[in-house]
Amino acid sequence: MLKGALIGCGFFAQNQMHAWRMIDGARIVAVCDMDRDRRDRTARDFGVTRIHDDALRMMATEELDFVDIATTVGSHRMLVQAAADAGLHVICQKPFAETMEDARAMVAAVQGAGRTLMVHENFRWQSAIRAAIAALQGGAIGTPFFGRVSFRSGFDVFSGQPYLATDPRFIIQDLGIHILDVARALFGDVDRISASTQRINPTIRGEDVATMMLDHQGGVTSVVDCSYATRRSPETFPQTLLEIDGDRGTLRLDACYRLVIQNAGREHIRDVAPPLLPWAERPWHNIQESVHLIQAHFVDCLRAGTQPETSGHDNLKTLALVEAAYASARDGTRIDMAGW
Ligand code: NAD
Ligand code: 89V
Repeated sequence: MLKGALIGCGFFAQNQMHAWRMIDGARIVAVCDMDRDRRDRTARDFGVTRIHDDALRMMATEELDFVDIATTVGSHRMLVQAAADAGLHVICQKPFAETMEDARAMVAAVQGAGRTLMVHENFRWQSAIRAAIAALQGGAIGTPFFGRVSFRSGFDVFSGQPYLATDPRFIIQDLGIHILDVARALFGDVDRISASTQRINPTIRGEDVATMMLDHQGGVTSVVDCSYATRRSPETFPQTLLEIDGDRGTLRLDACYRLVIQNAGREHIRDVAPPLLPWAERPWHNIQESVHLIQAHFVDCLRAGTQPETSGHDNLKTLALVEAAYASARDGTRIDMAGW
């Protein structure tokens, strides 16, 4: 049984704790937060008896195999470095780092310690996205040449995550990072990106709309469009919708998890809705299911000694797209990813 500790007992960590309880090969034996109410409530709700207010002391004194870092991005470098120094495996929430320099240093630190580092980049683990990836890889529409990966919503994310309204960067750093990663999972790595951003909601600090165009190495051109300023019915939060053209057909992931594949004059429609786990609640159940799948993958990789699909090293490419998108939107340029 692998023993883990949770660092950060906030809004999203509750999902991670529920998911850990579903995974046979791992157990969270200690929790840590600087906020007493949060750490005590999380410990009580999940039956954890070892409770800490200092992550470094916890890593030095508890018998652990891994840490699950569920704090916001500002503390990630310090915590990942400390985990590497303590010889622990790490799963760390997105956004992985504030800068590429930090991200590279974190990857090097854990690699140098001979441990495994995975970024909790869970959107590509959603079952509807997995179904689309499998259909593409199975040749359902031939060779893809165009893709639209789209997340448009008017859902109030600020009441659960108030920092999203006050951080200087919003939609690309918080949500676009997932959607760019889904584009990579579908179409492969990226040669060039261009982006434009808008702020529609005047009460927040960062951008809440981003439209990005990507040239993928395999020949696909994709449009990755994200908005938290879209008032529409049905509200699709937190679904990622897809439209993909291939040389033999088309694939669409429509609202309400409806996967439509057309090829040679025939149409196949599948319901790829995620299961509603016993602890999950709509509309978050799609994200919540993916938390279980990604954490189970982390444990499988630790047991097998293999690299996670969304390893720290892999995530450098998603993070580079985020940085390049901001640079493109700021300067009005198209960015060649070769130098990133
Ligand atoms: P939050 O502010 O609600 O919780 C973070 C907690 O970490 C707080 O309780 C804070 O006191 C604690 N903390 C911060 N630094 C600490 C330290 N050094 N030691 C101990 N505790 C510390 O934030 P949140 O909304 O839960 O988001 C956390 C992370 O999860 C963010 O990076 C966010 O982007 C990410 N997130 C991911 C998803 C997803 O689907 N993958 C969804 C929501 C949020
Ligand atoms: O998944 C996330 O990272 C969340 C949300 C869906 C609200 O953008 O922050």
